[in-house]
Amino acid sequence: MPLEHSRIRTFEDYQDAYRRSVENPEQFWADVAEPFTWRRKWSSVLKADLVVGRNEWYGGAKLNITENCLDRHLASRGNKLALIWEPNDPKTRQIRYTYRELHQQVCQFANVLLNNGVEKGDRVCLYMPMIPQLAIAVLACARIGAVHSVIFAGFSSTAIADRVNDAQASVVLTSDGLNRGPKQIPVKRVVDEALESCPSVRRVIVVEHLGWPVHMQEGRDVWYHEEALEAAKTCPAEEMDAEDMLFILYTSGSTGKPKGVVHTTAGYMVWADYTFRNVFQVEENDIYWCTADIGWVTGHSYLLYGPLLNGATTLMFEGVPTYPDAGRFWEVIDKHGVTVFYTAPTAIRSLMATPLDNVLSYSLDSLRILGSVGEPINEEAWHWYHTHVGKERCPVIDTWWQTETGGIMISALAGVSPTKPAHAGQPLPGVQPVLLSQEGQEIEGNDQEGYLAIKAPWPGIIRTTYGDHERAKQTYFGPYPGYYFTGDGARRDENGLYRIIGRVDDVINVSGHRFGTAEIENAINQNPNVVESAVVGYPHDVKGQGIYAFVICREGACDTATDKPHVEASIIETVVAEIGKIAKPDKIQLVSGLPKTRSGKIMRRILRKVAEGETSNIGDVTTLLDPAVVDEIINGRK
Ligand code: 6R9
Repeated sequence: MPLEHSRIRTFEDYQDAYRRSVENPEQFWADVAEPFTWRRKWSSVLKADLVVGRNEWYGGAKLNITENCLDRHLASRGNKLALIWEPNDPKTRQIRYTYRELHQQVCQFANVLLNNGVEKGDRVCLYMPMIPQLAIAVLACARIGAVHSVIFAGFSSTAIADRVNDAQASVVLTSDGLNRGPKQIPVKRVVDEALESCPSVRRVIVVEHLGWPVHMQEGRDVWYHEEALEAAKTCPAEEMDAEDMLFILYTSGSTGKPKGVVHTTAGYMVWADYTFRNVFQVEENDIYWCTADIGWVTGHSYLLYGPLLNGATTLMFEGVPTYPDAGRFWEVIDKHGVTVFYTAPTAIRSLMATPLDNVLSYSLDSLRILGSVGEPINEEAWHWYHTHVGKERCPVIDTWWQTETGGIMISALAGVSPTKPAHAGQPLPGVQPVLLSQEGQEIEGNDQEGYLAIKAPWPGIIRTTYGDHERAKQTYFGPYPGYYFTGDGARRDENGLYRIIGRVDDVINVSGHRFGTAEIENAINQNPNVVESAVVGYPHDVKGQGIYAFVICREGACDTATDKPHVEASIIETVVAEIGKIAKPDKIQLVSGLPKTRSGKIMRRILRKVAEGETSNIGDVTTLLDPAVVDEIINGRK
């Protein structure tokens, strides 16, 4: 993509683009889409329906996203670095692929998929470490029109099975094991356990990474490196419809079961490309590093698709910010000359808590832009990032968006529009945010707070939830018909800059990862000692929000003081088995009852106050069935 196309360079450009995107969205998005490689152009730019949640972009067009990520660049950027891979252990070998080499790798992987019977439209689940083959495999799926569904490699076997079964995947891609800091994890074993309850899977392709011996199930499992021996390095791209599914990515909502968010080909491509170029103000020689795992949407849009669509050099990191020491991020930046750096507030807060020398001993001269994503960035973290990492010379952009939005929605454009600590800023062209009252009235004017909703479709809008459109409709389009409902609360300051306050539904954001309270409760309730549970979030210094679980035990399960730690440990084990370590409760309080209304609804408001330590200000408890339970809960607070 020519980096100058539909490029915003000044604040006046931004205002002009924004105005055009609202006045005539179809013309605006047709212009933006013009220079891509299309096998056939669209017959209509947009068919919108924000009531049933059926929105179509570039209908009638034919394309393949990998031709736009790879083939298109070969003539002018064939020898430019596309992907730099930095391993977990800094002493081991880095890997670098030019656009030409990455193209070959993707084609070869695509042929392995084809040789293993994967067809257009098949769902392929990926449970893999952050190694180049994960990026390659994702693109290989897109190359042949298979739908990729990446499952973050920290989820448990039960969580894998839920996702594989929901997607009815026929093929799973995995590796022998993975490195995470000082630890090594036997990934294939987790997959094997999951697949015991996944009858749809007929093939598992295993990438060798640690060189560990693994069990290979005869007739089902094959090694990638053996399959690759017979696979050619060219592979024509499958022709896809604009609205053919590109990927499914599972994310938590306020109900128990994670939803498969569906993105389709053309609209997602245009949105990832346009937002990446303009938000990060990318230049030809940038070395761009997004620290997100490809298992999350940020890794999809801003480690992989956005950068490659723009012909940028993207860095992929296998490890963690604190290994071998808490200077690792900064070491990697200096080593590779990273110019644009995109990370999460939780990582910044965890590094802030370590001695300042960890960052001051690196030059960080190459940096020019810093980004943040995943959760609200508090002012302290914003200033630390701006001062010690950006040396007060790099704009810090706070990018608000969601799995469902496909790409960045509200953010400053680096160096172009104003930034303010803890504020995401202004909407991107094409994004029309509104604040709604609880009753659904638009709240006009500045210096106002409300529910954040979006008034018109943008190219990256969620298309459906896999296999169950009704769910998408109810979750996103049902609450306020005619609007996409975000689930976030926001404040518009006196200058019209948006500040995201946090979720207004029963979703907690732990280190930038979303969990439904119901999802964690369902997991806890699987424990044989448990009768009932209620989970709320509370402010946590590093994670943003921590998980606080109130649990009623089965009679006789924790009568003595020694039973309690045992039961608590077993509850944690259950959550780790059901979801994964990332959803482990930070605090568990065993209680004899929960504050319920006469109609049996748990009053989470009260539990939240207790978890936050605001017990002097608990509010009205007279509607409770048993108000005495509140005192017991307050007294037993952890
Ligand atoms: C990209 C991503 C989405 C939820 C979202 C909001 C929170 C994300 C934020 C932010 C404040 C930001 N969130 N970015 N809150 N400021 N810059 O994180 O997607 O995993 O789906 O999470 O994360 O609450 O609704 P996802």
